[in-house]
Amino acid sequence: MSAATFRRSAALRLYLINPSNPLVSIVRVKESRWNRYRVWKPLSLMVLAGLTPPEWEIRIVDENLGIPDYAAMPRPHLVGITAFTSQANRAYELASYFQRMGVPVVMGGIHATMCLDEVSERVESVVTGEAEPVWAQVLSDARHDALKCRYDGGFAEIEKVPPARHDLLAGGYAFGAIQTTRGCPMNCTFCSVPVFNGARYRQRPIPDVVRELQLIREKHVLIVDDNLIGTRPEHIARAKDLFRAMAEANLRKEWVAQATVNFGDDEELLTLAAKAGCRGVFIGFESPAPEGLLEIGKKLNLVKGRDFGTSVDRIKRHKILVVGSFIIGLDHDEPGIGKQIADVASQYGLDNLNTMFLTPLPGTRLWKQMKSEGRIALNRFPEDWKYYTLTFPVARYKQLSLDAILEEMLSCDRNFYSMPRILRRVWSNLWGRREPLIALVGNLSYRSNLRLNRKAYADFKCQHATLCSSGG
Ligand code: B12
Ligand code: SF4
Repeated sequence: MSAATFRRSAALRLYLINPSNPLVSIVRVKESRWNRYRVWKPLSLMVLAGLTPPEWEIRIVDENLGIPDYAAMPRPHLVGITAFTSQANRAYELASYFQRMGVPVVMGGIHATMCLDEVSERVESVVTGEAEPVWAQVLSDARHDALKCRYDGGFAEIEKVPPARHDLLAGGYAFGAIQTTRGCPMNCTFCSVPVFNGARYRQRPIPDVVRELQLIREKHVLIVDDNLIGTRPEHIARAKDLFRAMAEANLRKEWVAQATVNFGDDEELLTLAAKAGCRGVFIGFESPAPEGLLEIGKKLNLVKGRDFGTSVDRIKRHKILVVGSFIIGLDHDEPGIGKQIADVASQYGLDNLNTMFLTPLPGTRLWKQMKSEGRIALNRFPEDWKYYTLTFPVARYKQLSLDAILEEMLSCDRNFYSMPRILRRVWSNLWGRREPLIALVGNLSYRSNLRLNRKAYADFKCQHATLCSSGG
């Protein structure tokens, strides 16, 4: 499309698209109605929209809510696509569809940053890193038919991030979304965050966060920060100030967030969080064994004398639900690890358990290590990226064959989400007057995915056999 065409059009039409990946079970709303409560808004696109000047008419398409009939939609002047690694294949399909129409496509986000060469071959322009420093320039260049192949946003000055356009994706979601910090100093081997957002923990000004929360229509909000409370005393002090400001603003929001286990160390922090509306926290426990934690560099969980059960109990006493995350497939993991995780998670008193396969995501330390050891089993890229959802074992694991690791995962979920254990958890929530309904919905949502996972694993095994036998 030429610059002249751009100028002649009354409005500049921009589509921002979040591609679907049908292999991600939590977005399969039709197959499991409980998943409706776990579809989250693509905040990246709402942030981009917030950075877009008013002459652009923006439409955000979240394919997780259904794929629209693009042919019936007005032709856009520019398309922006976001993608995690697992969404890359669908992103490329979309890119080639719009390119066939002569519409320029810009891709950004974590996959574009980690796999720049691959993405550059498939779209006009790639934005690596955070978009804030460069997005206005991208749009201006697009208007003048002068898009560059690459823009690098690096790390944005987080004090200058404008509010996201929360008005653009109204309805269809159980939760709104907001971000208050970026970056993490912990450097766990499997995690993309330190590479993508940097090791410096950057914090948005508290008044900006409170103002943005006031723009969110949903009563329930996901705070997407990788660690809302941080790791150092000054981070915790800032979290306390944030919670105080949220309570004072009387936002009437209920929110969930991610934090490290030190969330349970500070009674004042917990009291303030609960007062500010915290109803649930997602904590990475990762491994039941110190050797496992050492292997992946999760140092914070190795603090001497830490009793995870006590930390979880302290959090739950503030009527905050605790979802714990573990990984299967560490070099230390032996047969039996699935049941061991389920038992440990029950002992800690977790309300929900989210167990993932150890996955070498591009750009991480784990990726480099597994690649050098020839342990990346599914390596026909880009096709195989669709399996990089953390819900498929894409690598070769030291002590667990493909069949064994799949069985461990099923055993973990079967044990933790057995009906007697679910009822025990719901009863304990009822007893502690802690949102028994949310606990029940959360547990049933995970349980309903057991059936889906069994089928997905059977399909995956067939695929795996074909891919690996043909040299993959
Ligand atoms: C919230 C979150 C989720 C939510 C919501 C996702 C959503 N719809 O947005 C849920 C729970 C659904 C989720 C699911 C998954 N997630 Co997730 N998630 C996150 C988290 C914590 C925050 C993402 C976020 O909203 N950030 C805030 C926005 C503003 O930042 P941003 O997305 O980076 O966008 C900026 C730039 O990237 C750039 N940008 C992004 N897109 C575009 C597009 C264009 C055109 C341009 C120009 C720029 C641009 O500009 C933005 C502003 O600076 C990140 C960790 C992280 N810090 O990134 C993990 C993370 C993105 N998730 C990850 C993974 C692996 C997954 C899953 C595959 C597995 C899982 N079970 O968790 C699924 C897959 C979902 C899917 N649909 O395919 C990995 C991705 C790694 C990778 N290489 O792909 C991350 C990095 C976590 C990690 N520890 O490694 N996730
Ligand atoms: S897993 Fe959590 S603590 Fe570890 S580097 Fe990633 S964000 Fe930081």
